Amino acid sequence: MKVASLGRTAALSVMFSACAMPAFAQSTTTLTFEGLGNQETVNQFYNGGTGGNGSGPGTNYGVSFSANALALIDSDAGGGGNFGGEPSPDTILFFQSGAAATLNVPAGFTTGFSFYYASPVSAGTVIVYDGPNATGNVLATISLPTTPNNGAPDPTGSYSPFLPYGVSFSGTARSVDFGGSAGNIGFDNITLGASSPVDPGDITCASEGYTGTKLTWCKNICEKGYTGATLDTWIHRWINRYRDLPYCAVEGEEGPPQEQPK
Ligand SMILES: [Ca+2]
Ligand SMILES: [Ca+2]
Repeated sequence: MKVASLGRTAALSVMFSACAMPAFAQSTTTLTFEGLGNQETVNQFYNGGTGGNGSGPGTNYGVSFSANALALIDSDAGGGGNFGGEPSPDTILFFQSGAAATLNVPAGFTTGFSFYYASPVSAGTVIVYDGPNATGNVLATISLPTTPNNGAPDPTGSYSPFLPYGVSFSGTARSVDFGGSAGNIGFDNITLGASSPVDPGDITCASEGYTGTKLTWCKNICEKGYTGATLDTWIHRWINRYRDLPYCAVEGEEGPPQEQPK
């Protein structure tokens, strides 16, 4: 079956920028690529900087990407992406040149990682290195089987569904190639520090490891369904005490997710 490419080709301007390297927090970190533009280079978006077109900055995880790594927005959301069923709508990671989009974590990470991917045309390959920019020793090489196409409509997109995949390795990883056929494989929800895929719907205050007051306040913000002034009050209390945001409020600092009917 012929499957059109994942995204339309576009001329790209690529920009590198040097950044200080923050210590990478050794906890689970999920890259959703939300907040980047269509066909925008991810660049330093997760490294205290911005994407290639100036989006961001995103959360500073100490993670940067190779120059060919692009965000792609679902055509159903106004972008050029021919995909559906991504775990965090509407933006994914892909590449149109080279053999892989390379993720760099200079401070290193251990244990494993997980991600979702769609690759209905050809198999993919993920390679884990102990050096930066796909150098050093190979810690793991994983072949990704092709995925089904034309899954559940969302409402359109051949590159659907996205399937979860987990990788474990020994040692300290400093870069990962997310590879396959250029323009024919997409990735989303890359989660570092956990070898089992995390379903966004499974994240709760309890699963985040909060206890005591922090657990109660997290529930008030994320899980009680509060809105308006009540919600604002809890968010301000949280920020004043913890200087960050609970899981449901981190992405773009939006309000908590609406309760999904089960
Ligand atoms: Ca779609
Ligand atoms: Ca996403």
